[in-house]
Amino acid sequence: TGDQPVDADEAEEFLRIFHGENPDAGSVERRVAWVRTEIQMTGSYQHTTAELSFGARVAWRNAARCIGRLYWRSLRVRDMRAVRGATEVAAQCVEHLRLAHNRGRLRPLITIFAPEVPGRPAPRIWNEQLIRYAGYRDGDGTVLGDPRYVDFTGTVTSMGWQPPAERGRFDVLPLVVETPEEGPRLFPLPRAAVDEVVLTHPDFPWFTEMGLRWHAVPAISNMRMVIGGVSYPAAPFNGWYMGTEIGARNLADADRYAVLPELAERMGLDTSSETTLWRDRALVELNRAVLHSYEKAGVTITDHHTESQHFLKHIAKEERAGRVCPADWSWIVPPVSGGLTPVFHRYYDTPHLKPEFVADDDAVE
Ligand code: HEM
Ligand code: NRG
Repeated sequence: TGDQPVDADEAEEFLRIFHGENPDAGSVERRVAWVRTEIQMTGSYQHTTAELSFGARVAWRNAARCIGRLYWRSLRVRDMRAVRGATEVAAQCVEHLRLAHNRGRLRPLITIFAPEVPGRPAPRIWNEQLIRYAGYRDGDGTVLGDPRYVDFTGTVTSMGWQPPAERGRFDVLPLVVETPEEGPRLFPLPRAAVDEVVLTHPDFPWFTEMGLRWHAVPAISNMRMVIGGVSYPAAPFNGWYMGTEIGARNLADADRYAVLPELAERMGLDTSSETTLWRDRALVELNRAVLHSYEKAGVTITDHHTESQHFLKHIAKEERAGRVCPADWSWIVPPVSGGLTPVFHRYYDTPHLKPEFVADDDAVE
């Protein structure tokens, strides 16, 4: 991408959706003719502010893996297309975190940096999310921190990042912003931009001794947003966490923090046989701790039962609006208690709709 001119038919398809859903936006024929000419002359075209906001919201609406789409209309859009210097991109990512966090009342937000235009590559963010924890592999193969980011941690270290003097399990990684002019550059996140929730358990006072925590804001920063054929490689977005993302995956997966054996041990469970369901029992308590701690800290979070109901409501609303809602069963069904949630007991339409968020293969892991 980037060096190819924008596909004018894809542009037209988007403009027809935009005008179809926004009847007050003026003449679609005139806009289509203008954009076709602009593409012929420049290889691309500029979205209006209204097109950009609508496009980002619809990219979310079309995200088949996302269970949180009921509030797609409420996405706030920050238009940072004019920002090109690495330092300013990093500063705007920090500002994104501040606005998104909103003192614990998290706001769904997207910050959109410059698009890729023929002859003019755009800034890129290498991090998978704005906030992620380092992973350090020891001599004996064990990992301190998040094993998912061992390679990325090696990359930023070779670029000059200095881990804290005493390495920990939750060291926040620096941002890597790459621009055509400056190449990749490191930007440590200011402490104040990273709110974290220390995990406690409603019934187990000793739970704090496990030393677990997680960051408040999930902000995906390595997905390319494509609207009407125009590609925005740097467009970090966030909503808030569903508890299971932390409690049933990040802290529980065997190739992530893998805390269940220690938790089961501390709970005094019989781990000698799978049939005691010690894993399941520990998993439920871990998820209770996550929801309890975020609620106590006043940080927005949702549980998988509530979110599943919201999602079915969203599908019904979309159907009433005359649209199909693409959904990927294997991502929508929560990783715990699947069959207890209503999203488990049905199938979904799976068309691939645009605008969209695309996982970039060439993103640095
Ligand atoms: C994926 C929940 C907001 C776009 C997901 C997943 C969950 C989720 C549980 C699956 C993640 C996984 O299994 O790793 C939520 C909740 C939100 C929210 C509770 C609260 C408002 C948003 C927003 C956007 C978005 C604001 C974009 C504007 C996506 C996309 C994916 C996704 C593109 C797929 C990610 C991938 O392929 O790795 N969401 N989400 N979500 N969400 Fe949302
Ligand atoms: N599972 C990932 C985050 C993926 C997206 N989830 C959201 N997105 N809630 C994790 O960090 O655990 N969002 O935009 O709110």
